[in-house]
Amino acid sequence: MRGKLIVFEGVEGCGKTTQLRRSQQWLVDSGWQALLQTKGYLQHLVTTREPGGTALGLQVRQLLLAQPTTEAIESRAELLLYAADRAQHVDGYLNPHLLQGALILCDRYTDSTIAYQGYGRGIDLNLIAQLNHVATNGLESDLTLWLDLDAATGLVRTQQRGTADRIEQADLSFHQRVQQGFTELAQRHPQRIIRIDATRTETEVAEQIQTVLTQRLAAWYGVERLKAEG
Ligand code: Z5A
Repeated sequence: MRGKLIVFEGVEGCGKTTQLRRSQQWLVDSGWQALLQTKGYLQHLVTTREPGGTALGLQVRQLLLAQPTTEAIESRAELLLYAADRAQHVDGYLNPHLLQGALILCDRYTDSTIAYQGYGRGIDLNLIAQLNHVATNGLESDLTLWLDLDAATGLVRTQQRGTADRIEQADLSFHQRVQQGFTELAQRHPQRIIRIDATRTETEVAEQIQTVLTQRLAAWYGVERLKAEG
């Protein structure tokens, strides 16, 4: 059985990385992973991220997030670097794992490009849609969890961490446009993108995500049938 791709999205500091790790642990602790593996529906559970989910992608990530020394990265060059990272990730990691029946938890995917390069940098959204299609070869997420947090609160959280990368250092209005992008995407794709209230405590956010995951896993794998089979 083909695997599933679950993506975590949102502005800086929304808690994606924290919640991705918690979800991975919950899938193990709750028995979902073992149940699906026993029944042969799931082969394995993996986590990954963009940019940087492959060896090539790690090098691209360093280029993208490093502080500029001699020249700033131009917006179209930035867009193409994210697309190159994604093409490598889709062909070299995501699709092979999906073909093997993996459940993949991925930190950021195509919606980040629309939100950051489209809404944030102002690059034409049709161009981004075309490029996303080239980079993914049509691979969409099965579920995207959008951690909805206002940009200012997210930036405070990341600043408390001490260091800021090139994109985190962009001004607040940039991050507010990004947040607007995620908001509009969620309105446009209510089936694929599920809003999570990321203003709550880590535990409360995790509980919201677990509720959504339980519903989706039940729908994808037919939980009633699983129970009936024992
Ligand atoms: N980017 C792009 O422009 N275009 C693209 O196509 C793609 C990406 C794919 C990748 O960085 C950068 O690339 C990113 C977008 C851009 N911009 N930047 N910079 P990344 O994904 O590696 O890192 P990030 O997006 O900046 O994530 P982050 O800063 O690590 O934040 P996060 O993953 O959302 O949050 P976190 O690490 O889980 O938590 C942040 C802090 O908040 C941490 O101290 C937590 O302990 C704390 N936290 C977490 N949850 C809570 C709650 N509920 N309450 C209070 N505090 C919390």
